[in-house]
Amino acid sequence: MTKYSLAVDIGASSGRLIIGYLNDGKLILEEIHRFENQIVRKGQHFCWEVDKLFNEIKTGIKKCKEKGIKPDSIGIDTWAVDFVLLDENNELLTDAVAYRDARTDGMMEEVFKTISKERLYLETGIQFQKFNTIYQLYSLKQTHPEILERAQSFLMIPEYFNYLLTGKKANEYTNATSTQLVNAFTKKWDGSLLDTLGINKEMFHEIKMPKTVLGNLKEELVSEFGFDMKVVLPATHDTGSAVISVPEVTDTIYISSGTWSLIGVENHFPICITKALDYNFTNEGGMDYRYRFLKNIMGLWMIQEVKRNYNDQYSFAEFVELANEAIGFTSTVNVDEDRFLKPENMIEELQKYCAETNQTIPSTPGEVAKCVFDSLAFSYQQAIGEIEEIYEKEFPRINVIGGGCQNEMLNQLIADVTKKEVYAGPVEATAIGNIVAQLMSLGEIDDINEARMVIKKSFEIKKYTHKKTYAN
Ligand code: LFR
Repeated sequence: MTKYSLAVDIGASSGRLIIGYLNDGKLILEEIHRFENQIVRKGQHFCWEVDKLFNEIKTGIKKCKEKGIKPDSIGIDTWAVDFVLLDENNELLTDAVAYRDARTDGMMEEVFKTISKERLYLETGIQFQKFNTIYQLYSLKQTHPEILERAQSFLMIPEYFNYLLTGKKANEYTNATSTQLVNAFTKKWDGSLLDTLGINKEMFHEIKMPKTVLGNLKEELVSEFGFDMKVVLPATHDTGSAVISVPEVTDTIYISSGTWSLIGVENHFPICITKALDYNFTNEGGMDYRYRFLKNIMGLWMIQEVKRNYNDQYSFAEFVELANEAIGFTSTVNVDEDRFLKPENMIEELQKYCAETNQTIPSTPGEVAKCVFDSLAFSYQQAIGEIEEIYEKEFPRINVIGGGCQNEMLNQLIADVTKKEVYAGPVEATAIGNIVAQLMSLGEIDDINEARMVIKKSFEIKKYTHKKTYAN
């Protein structure tokens, strides 16, 4: 009998529920529900609306039933690093503060006073991002130590939803590594690191691996939905799920393109050498203890914000068209700078940067969009150079996955700037990676190698080659 798996994939700007099943060796997807996501101001902080998101998950599950589909399993992935804390009655002690909130400003430097940057990197292999969970917890320790002391449960966002679905609390490996609190070699919470920082160790749960069945739905939800299903852990960090969908990883640099651009290589071991630290590459944990050696590049967040600042007057497709018309406009910015993480106004921030660096200031929507796309492409090129330096070899291929791979202009730009073959697809990489993890857990797919063969057969991958030379 056909087994149906339901992926809940929530990114920083939208979420979706997608059903997946195998038919004649191919993976078939059907989108069931889609909704918006955004951060909102609650008191002093920017937060995620977790209750609203959980209601969207429930709406999607109910829509499955209306369509006559009763999934055998459900798996949830979201962005990483963010969390909630629960008290002794399993009540929320904190809002789900968003990683772009300013509470971590200066916290990295505070942590380095207690633990050196080198030790942190050697032990965790994780890149230094001011919003990593470690700095969020450290900020909480400075402002509300009593909350941290009282906490009985540390749950990352997908884990909180899993708890609401099953009543079971567990941490999941791929997301746990993004906290910068997991030891890259023991693959467990780093107790000595937590002790050194004075962070309550008791609130962390056992780390479980992707493909684990967490449990079944709570009874009241079975009554509400009219059916039960298994709650399976996919790679709950969206990027972990996305990278499972890269059809061919050998000699390939992937770019998982969404709100962030995650650029890197799949590995079977962490690389914690000085050069990797200097270039700020991470070794995030993946399925079957593979590692994602990658770096975060600011990504489509920049154009999402530009779109918002133009009051949503133009669609993403229109920005691409307008950028195409802005031939000859060449100003670029360093997208890596913190100033682009959450500026008051992205357009003005881009303009200020160009003025400060004596470049032509982008003034039309087309120029602003071209500035963003060109800057991203050059930033990819730089990261690729760093990867090739660390690996001491050239990678002939780039595979762009995720929603951003639909941007044909950017794909061509990457091929032109890097002079490499660029493959684009699959678009729904994250949901696909989530679904295949569930299908592996259900015994429908043997392993990640078979999953990648199925993905290759099932989805269109477009190829772009170098056409025009760009100077940086
Ligand atoms: C992408 C992503 C990145 C992570 C960032 C913040 O959606 O999960 O991998 O660094 O969001 O959580």
